Amino acid sequence: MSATLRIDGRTLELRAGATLLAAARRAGADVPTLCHRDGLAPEGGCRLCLVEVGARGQLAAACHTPAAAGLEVRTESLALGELRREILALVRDARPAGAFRASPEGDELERLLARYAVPDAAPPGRPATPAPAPLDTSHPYVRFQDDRCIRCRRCLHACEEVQGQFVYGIEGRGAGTRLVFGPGERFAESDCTACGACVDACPTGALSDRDRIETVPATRTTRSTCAYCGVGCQIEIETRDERVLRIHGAAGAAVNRGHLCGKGRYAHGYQASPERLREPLLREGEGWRALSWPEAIAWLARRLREIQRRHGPDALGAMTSSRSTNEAAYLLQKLFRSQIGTNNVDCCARVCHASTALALQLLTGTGAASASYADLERARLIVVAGANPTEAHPVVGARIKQAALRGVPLVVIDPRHVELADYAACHLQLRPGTNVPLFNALAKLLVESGAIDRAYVQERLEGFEELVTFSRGLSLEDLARTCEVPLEGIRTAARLIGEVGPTLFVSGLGLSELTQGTASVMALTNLGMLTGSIGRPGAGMLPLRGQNNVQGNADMGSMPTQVTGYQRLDDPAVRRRFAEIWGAPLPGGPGLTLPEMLEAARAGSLRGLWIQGEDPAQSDPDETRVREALGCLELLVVQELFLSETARLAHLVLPAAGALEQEGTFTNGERRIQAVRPALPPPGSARPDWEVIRDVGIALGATWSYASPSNVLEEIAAVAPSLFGGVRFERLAGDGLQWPCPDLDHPGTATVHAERFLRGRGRLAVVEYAPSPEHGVPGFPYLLVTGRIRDHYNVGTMTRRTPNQELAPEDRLEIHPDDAAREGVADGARVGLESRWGATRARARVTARVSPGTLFLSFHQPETHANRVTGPQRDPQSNCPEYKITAVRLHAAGRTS
Ligand SMILES: Nc1nc2c(c(=O)[nH]1)N[C@H]1C(S)=C(S)[C@@H](COP(=O)(O)OP(=O)(O)OC[C@H]3O[C@@H](n4cnc5c(=O)[nH]c(N)nc54)[C@H](O)[C@@H]3O)O[C@H]1N2
Ligand SMILES: Nc1nc2c(c(=O)[nH]1)N[C@H]1C(S)=C(S)[C@@H](COP(=O)(O)OP(=O)(O)OC[C@H]3O[C@@H](n4cnc5c(=O)[nH]c(N)nc54)[C@H](O)[C@@H]3O)O[C@H]1N2
Ligand SMILES: [Mo]
Repeated sequence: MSATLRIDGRTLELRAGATLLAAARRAGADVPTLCHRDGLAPEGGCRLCLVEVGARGQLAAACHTPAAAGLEVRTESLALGELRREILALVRDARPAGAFRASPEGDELERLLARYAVPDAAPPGRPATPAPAPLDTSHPYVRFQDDRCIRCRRCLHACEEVQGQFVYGIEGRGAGTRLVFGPGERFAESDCTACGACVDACPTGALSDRDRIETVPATRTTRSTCAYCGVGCQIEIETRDERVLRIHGAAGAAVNRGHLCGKGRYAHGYQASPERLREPLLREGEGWRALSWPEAIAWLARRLREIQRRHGPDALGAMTSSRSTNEAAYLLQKLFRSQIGTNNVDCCARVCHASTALALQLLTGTGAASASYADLERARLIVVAGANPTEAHPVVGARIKQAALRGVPLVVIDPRHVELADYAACHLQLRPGTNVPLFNALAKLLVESGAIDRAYVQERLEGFEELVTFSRGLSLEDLARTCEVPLEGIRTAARLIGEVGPTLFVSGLGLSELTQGTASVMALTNLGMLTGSIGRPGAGMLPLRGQNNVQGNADMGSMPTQVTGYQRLDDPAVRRRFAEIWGAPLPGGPGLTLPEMLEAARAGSLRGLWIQGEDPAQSDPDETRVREALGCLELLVVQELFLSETARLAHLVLPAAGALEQEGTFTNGERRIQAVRPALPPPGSARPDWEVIRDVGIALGATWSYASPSNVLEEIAAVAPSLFGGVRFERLAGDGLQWPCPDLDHPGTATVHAERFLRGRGRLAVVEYAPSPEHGVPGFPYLLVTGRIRDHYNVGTMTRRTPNQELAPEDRLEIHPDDAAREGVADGARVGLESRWGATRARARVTARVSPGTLFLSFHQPETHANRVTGPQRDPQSNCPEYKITAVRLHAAGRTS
């Protein structure tokens, strides 16, 4: 018989490691707590959770007393009620009079005051309020009201145990204690990342959302998926009178378990911006004329047909949006393939993780991640290569930090000292563009020390002998010299990997966006295979996909060489299925990739382009030439939320509903298809992307009868049954479905390649190093890396229209102190930056985050023109641009404020 205990007369089975509080909750007892919060470490400070144990009623704090066999526990009694009343009165009276009032609708503490009927009478001689200003509104999102702070330390625990940020401290003793924020006096100067975990944890409203000072109740709560990065956090959107009151993380969601980052939680103000597009706009001279939807759709259908008739179907092309839904992407590529007759469809996956997808596809059989975010908690070693998750995927970044704090070793491979490097057992600070020699050195060390999974290699892989022969010919000293990493560091990393075996490889654009992008990911995948990591829980390949729906956008077939579900255009069975379901043949040969479309526009062979939610005039490399190309088009249609840099160049602008306003699905970076649900109506006459495409299709003569996005999803399941056959909108409640999900009973797939690789055998690849054309360019001594910062998102159309603009008002050029001294550049000075492709200026931030010889610049503000400087170099295999390295020189442009 298993061990038991009794709580309030109920017999309960003992669970290992449980506290009395957990057991009491299981027994249905509502034990009050103040300093304790489920999911956070017990604090044991407030004593409110005291319960009576044993016949003599010995008092014990339930939150940290272990439940033991045979105990007899009482959670309510007259004496306990009296005790709790006294504790609550003391807590209340430690703060200025009137700070709290008993109320069943109030904050947690106020509800407890009401529940225990704590009398109002306050004792005389109340302690004085401590020194700091009672209300700190210096931070744009989170405010602090000292009057209401009871020093319970829940915020400390949430900050440390959820976000890993350590913003808070308690200073002073006795009545003089106060909550402090890191080194600064004011919130705005702290290290707060505005994740809001502390606000959720605070029992008194001392920490609160600044945009919710008046606590008007919401009239509706809508569960949906965050539309920023590829993590795909589940959100709950509270609205009232067609306004967003608050967004918070959906508790218990598989992806984020209630946690969000500052963008997901707070940066929603763009939705109600007066600059949102409200009606279709047609260019007339230098200005715009507003059109009705029927006019806009008829005009567009006519222009598409004219160009198609005059110049052939391949004179037209489309870029589908990675910010909009699967249904919108699917329909736009279908429109161009079935109604126009061209495969000229591509998306910004091209300028992002195209290299990752291609490399993984070639070596494993699918371009998607083999692992899931849940593997972060199971991993025994995490390698983070060319990714900066604490800024670009903060919810995942926080989980990696937590893993490191638990003692899981972390290897960081990045030319910059990114935040995770502070937590790393080993940081390999390589020269930009030298992943291949570094990974080859690691592979050689693993092979030569025998620290590989031989059985896995033999049973599941091919190409081992070739890799061994190739490795033998490499010199470790040469490889280390090329990547400018001390050989000892590489050996340390190899030893860590060798000792643990199956490893979780998290990767980012520092691998993909290089002329050796595909090669970099292949060389990393070799490590995943040699260690037997791929297909194992807690291990494998986890590239962090960029936008909310970049995975889905590619899945939908927005690629010139493959159709929905990565099916080959030249497979007769595929062609038959599409012809049957679409009622139109798939066009033949491959279409043009995104950079090829821009080249074709410049050459005059591409005449018309439909760009859905993408801003190449700011985000594509070699901006001057991109703008030239867009300027050559006789038809540029842009579907957008705002008049973006690209929309300004368009002939027709179609106003789109944003993620908070439309229905459909997004697919996150772990292949999870999740529901998007509208919480608000779009502004003006803006419409969801999918609906507009449907209507243009019909105007072109298609017999499309989709009444809702779920009808489109049913068709997606039918055209690509092996990946999506079992996906239906109704099945996506809760945590959605991870593809492959081939039939209606299938639960979805967390780990791919578990039994065998999708391509049969996994392939080890021989990867030769080739320096970048931007390496060693005479007269351009610095290597510029471009990338992102935490508070802005890509072209910034959304985050610039929120208080995030106060948090980060401009893009800064990061430069090492030694370089700054040599160039005469002071912190904050404006610096001229020039490459062989173009020039711009930016204000300097002098910081050792970059190593000497390397610079870093973000590209979020249009006036920065970061992409005037980046060039036309591309990975020849994936066509992905080399955003990560440009040879540049500096001009100290004098100091300004
Ligand atoms: N806050 C925020 N989050 C975002 C975005 C955003 O704009 N803002 N954008 C989203 C999108 S679209 C994407 S694709 C993801 C991107 O997410 P990440 O890939 O994490 O972002 P990046 O900052 O572009 O680059 C990652 C790192 O690569 C490093 N790196 C540069 N060159 C090399 C190299 O040769 N080798 C190695 N090993 N590393 C190198 C850089 O120093 C940088 O730290 O983020 C998504 N999330
Ligand atoms: N120098 C440099 N340049 C880079 C990079 C880099 O690292 N360095 N990274 C590259 C990468 S990885 C990427 S992915 C690209 C991203 O570049 P883009 O895709 O151009 O940028 P985003 O800001 O993600 O979004 C594009 C547009 O979508 C709109 N939008 C948002 N939601 C919707 C919607 O529901 N419907 C419609 N129709 N529109 C919507 C937004 O207003 C925005 O203008 O930038 C690339 N550019
Ligand atoms: Mo991206």
